Amino acid sequence: MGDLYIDGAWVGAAGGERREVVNPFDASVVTTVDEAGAKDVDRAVRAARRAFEEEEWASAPVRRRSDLLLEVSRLLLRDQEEIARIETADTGKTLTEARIDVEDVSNAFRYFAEIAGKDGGRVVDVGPDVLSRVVYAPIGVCALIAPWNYPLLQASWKVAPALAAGNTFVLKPSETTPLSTIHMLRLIEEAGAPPGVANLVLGSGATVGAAMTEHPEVDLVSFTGGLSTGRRIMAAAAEGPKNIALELGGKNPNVVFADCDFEAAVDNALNASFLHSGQVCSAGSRLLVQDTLHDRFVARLAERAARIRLGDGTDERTESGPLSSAEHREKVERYLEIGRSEGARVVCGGKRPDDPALARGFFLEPTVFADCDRSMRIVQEEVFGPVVTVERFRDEEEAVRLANDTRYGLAGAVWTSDASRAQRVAGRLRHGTVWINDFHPYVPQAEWGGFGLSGVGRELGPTGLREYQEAKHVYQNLRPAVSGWFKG
Ligand code: TXE
Repeated sequence: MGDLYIDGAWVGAAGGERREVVNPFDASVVTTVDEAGAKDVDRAVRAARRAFEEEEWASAPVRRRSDLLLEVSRLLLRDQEEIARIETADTGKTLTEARIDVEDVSNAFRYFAEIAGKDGGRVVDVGPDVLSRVVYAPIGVCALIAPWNYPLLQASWKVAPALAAGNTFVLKPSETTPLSTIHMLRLIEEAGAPPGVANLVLGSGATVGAAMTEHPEVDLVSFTGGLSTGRRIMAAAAEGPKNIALELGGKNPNVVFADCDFEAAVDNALNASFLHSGQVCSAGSRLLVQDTLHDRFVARLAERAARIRLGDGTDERTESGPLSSAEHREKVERYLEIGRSEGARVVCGGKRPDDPALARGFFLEPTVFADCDRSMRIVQEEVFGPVVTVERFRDEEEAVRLANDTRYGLAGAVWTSDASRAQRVAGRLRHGTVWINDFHPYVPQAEWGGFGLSGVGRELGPTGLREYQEAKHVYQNLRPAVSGWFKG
């Protein structure tokens, strides 16, 4: 049995190639999986096209699709522990976090099951002789490309709405973290998806991902990942042109006013910066602290950051795991160098840990950079590691100006006990999600996505379903008659 799922069968790659999957905790090989090529992508896309045209899927009663999604939601919880362990081995994240991810994934399936078919469109009042309706139809074949930081979660935000809307899809997880996604496809199969509706290909972005985005039979590309890959994908999709949705990360400001709840703000700043070693698109990696609180805040943050227990994600005492790959750690280390050379002051961390037990894994110490300003690359570019930069501000006006001084715009937070100020600042932040006195929570009912370079389109919420639908106007003349437009 192969690892690619094409047209309802588990198959090997046409080229016979395989790829090693590495555990970032100790660089050990977890397993090997089939590595697809352009031929496999073509088969998968054609299967998805056939299923879209021929299977009674797009046209079946909505109930059938929501039942399938609900069943997947249930099966995910049945296999929660097994999937969480797979995700930890693949990504290095802690088991606690991986378990929560599986719950979130299950919730995403349930949410889209619940809203599928809820919105039957609208009737447009044109007059007594016309019945005019706007309805929502599936788009067709969707190419879904997911990243490695939240492999299953990010895939589910695409798979669940794509299915809910009646599309068929070809999904590619990151080549470094395919295992939980393979398991999810098994569950979709078990839940009874017809052959060709759900397809899985594994392999590199350059070959498999590019073949997906360029394939003429693909109608929509949805991608979560880095900015430069996003640009490439958008250019490839323009050739269609295809529908496109992009989530490209962020450089997210966490704005702390002096009147905040101090311990709560420090604690959440820690979480914002170092959860999953900072490999979170909405990580609060840009901390802005009001002048009068700055020194005390930074001291406490650094004191706590230095105490974060790094280790094996399967060890319940571990608070943070490694970075996801050797290459990614090297990228983050280059940013540590850049930060130093730009004049940022390392308050804690800034290097690999000394603990010999961690020597084989891709670890970096949680790092706090103080004395930062917005001219620095370390402040403007997404580092995607356990690194937070701290800037000062004087007043509300300056806080807003700094927080919006980024070309990204995915998420931001404001900490204050002044409710009016909280709302004023939230209203002015140019970010897709704004938290007040919190950081990181999201719910499947609310849209997720970014302003500016953070992307195009939204995931989750009703808009997250719309991304996978075409609006269609059905206009019926109830009194057909000769129009008389042409006289001859
Ligand atoms: O991701 P890529 P990379 C950011 C983060 C990180 C940087 C680079 O800053 O350091 O991106 O990470 C597939 N056509 N984020 O290079 O390349 C690839 O196989 C089609 C933010 O590892 O974006 C994988 O499945 N697909 C982020 C997916 O794209 C291609 C999460 C993501 O990989 C492709 C991850 C191509 N030409 C990284 N090239 C977030 N928004 O949360 C690659 N891929």
